[in-house]
Amino acid sequence: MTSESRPTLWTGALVGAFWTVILIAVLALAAQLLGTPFVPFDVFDWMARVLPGDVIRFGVGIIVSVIRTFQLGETSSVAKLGEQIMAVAGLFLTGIAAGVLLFAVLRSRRAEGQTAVRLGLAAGVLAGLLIALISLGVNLTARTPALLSAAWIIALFAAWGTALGWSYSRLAGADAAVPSSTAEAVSVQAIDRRRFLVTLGGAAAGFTVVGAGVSALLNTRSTTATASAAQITPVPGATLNPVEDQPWSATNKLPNAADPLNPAPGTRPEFTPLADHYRIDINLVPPTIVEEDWKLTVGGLVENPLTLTLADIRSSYEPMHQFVTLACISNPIGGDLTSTTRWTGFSLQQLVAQVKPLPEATHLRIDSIDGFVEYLALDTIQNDERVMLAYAWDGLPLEVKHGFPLRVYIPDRYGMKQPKWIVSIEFVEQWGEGYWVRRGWDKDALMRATAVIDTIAVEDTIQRTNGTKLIPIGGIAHAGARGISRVEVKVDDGDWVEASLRQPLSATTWTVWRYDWPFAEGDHTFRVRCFEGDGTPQIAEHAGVAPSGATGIHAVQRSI
Ligand SMILES: Nc1nc2c(c(=O)[nH]1)N[C@H]1C(S)=C(S)[C@@H](COP(=O)(O)O)O[C@H]1N2
Ligand SMILES: [Mo]
Repeated sequence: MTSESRPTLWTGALVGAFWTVILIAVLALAAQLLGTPFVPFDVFDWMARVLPGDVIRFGVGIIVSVIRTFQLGETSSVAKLGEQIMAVAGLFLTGIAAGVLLFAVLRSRRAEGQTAVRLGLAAGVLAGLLIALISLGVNLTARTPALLSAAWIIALFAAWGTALGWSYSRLAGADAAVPSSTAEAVSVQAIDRRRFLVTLGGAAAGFTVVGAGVSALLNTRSTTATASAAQITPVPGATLNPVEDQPWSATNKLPNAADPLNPAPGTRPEFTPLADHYRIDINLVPPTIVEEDWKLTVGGLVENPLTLTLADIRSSYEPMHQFVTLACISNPIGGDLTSTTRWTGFSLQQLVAQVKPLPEATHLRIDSIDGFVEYLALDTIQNDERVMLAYAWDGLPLEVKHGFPLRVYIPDRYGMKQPKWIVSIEFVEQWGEGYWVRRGWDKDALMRATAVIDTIAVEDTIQRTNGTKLIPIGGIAHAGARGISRVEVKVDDGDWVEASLRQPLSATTWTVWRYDWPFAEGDHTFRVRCFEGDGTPQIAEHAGVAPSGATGIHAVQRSI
């Protein structure tokens, strides 16, 4: 066979693309039907864990600014979807590269027939081994036992490699049957090759359509199944039981319902509907914990180590409810990575009293099922009874993506200090670096004071009797657990003018503010700033989110 008649690298790319599409479709289907690992997500999550913190910060920064610049929607869910697409696209592109590489090797070795198939198989097994190791290492998407997951991945990749090798030999052998010297033979060969590639492409397309359809179908079913699995049946007759079968907010008034100040139209909801609460974590798919299999171990430097089930936790401790505004340290000024809901759990002071830490213990090391970890000072717990372990949001068991069955709440700290999906608490002698601290983020992660303009309600002008008009302007201000004493608005080069404040839902939630601005036509810049409970002004200098949270004055331009 002449070098010209060997399959080209372009053909390798095409063949790689086709077989990898089929591979992805089979992976997705099996993941849906049998719970085998979906390796593109595992590999992506593994990369997110091992890549240097700077690279991750840069990547996340780009994703967040693209979403905001093009207004693609609510940041955290769009980002997750984007990352999932990147993960699948990553495998697809790698598959194309693998096709090119394999064809290059086979070409240079003049491999034919069985040799090509065997080389393809070897490459597939190698890839499968590597990916199985990664997938088992992060273990985020599999619901199958480790051995089965590994066998499945290796077998599937072996088949994929074999298919690549076989395709090469099939394409290379297309001219074997006919005399190779005539022009006619060359065109017969070309037609045969084309037919093969078209068939393969058709198969890949078919697989994609069927795979996507079935997977979408199963997906809707399985999310509802997971949601209901996480629903805890209320304990009959237990009046203390704070977990209800409908959201608390559906049947209760907010504590500040009587406050006469109405938020300016367009201000974000003061109490975030559960479905709209932002979500940020290091997992493309949230880890699903089955309640029956879950236990919290509490140990280390304590007199009385404990193991608790969720039922123990919900029945043994005096429940506590708190309205909480959580924010991600990656939330830019004016961003939507912050939300407010009602958390239910119990004070960590109760647990500390029960386990009796030894004198050497200074910190709690809190570990999550996804490998996330944080340290919490014993002092912080002793000084603030609000530090709690939470198992319900808005009266319902925590949703899977928000940390079912248990997460911690630490007032005044960004979300990065507050593990979800907790599996163990260990009392230790020394502080240590948590997941994001190791990656260069602030070790205390105290929430920065921030004020945001949500709305300039030009459609809701207030007409005064003297003929002048007012435009309601409003938004939120938040300073962790330090409270907001004052919010001021400045239009263009005017003076800072004080806004009116609504009573916040609690000492740790954001404060809704409003300012009715005397209407003036033209292009305007609106700015807002806030002061903490003790009068400390917010930081006006601009700083990006890394490493300690964004600072700066939120400004909005509008022609009216
Ligand atoms: N186990 C675990 N806990 C975690 C994280 C995570 O990746 N894994 N992310 C943290 C971060 S950075 C934030 S901002 C909050 C977000 O909580 P939410 O998704 O429920 O809003 O969870 C925190 N807890
Ligand atoms: Mo975060």
